[in-house]
Amino acid sequence: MRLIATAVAIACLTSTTAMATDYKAGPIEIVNPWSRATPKGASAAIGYMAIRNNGTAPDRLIGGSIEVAADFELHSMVMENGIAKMRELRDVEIKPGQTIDFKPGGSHVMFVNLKHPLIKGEHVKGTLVFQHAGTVQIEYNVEGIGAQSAPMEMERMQH
Ligand SMILES: [Cu+2]
Repeated sequence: MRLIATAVAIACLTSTTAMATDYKAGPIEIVNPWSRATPKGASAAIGYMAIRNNGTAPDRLIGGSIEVAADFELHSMVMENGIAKMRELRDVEIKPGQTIDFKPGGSHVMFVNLKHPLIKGEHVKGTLVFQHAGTVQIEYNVEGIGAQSAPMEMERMQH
């Protein structure tokens, strides 16, 4: 009986780790970065995650990089006349105790000038750069093409 219980416990641990990956850099915690598979010919992809500041001083996300694209941008989403438009952000402040959610329909990171399409199940390496916490290596899990899809036009970005 004891053996069985141990096996179950290990199985649970492994599946939790596989589902949500967290990264830490000092007081900054990056929770579950993910992206979406892209249709053929798409020039850009989107990345999402949550960023938590467990420290006592504010920090700022100031940039990053991604191995599958030439450029990495921080974007916000605003509604104008019922149309979702993306705006490039210079940086994103994360106050002490605050969690910033980059999620469908809201702020996100953008991989611009994709070198190849993203495929579901793939893991994409990149970095996030913080003013104080520095450069953090992360990996995005690529989900299916319709995963929590947001009403936005991906072909052309409007800045
Ligand atoms: Cu965008």
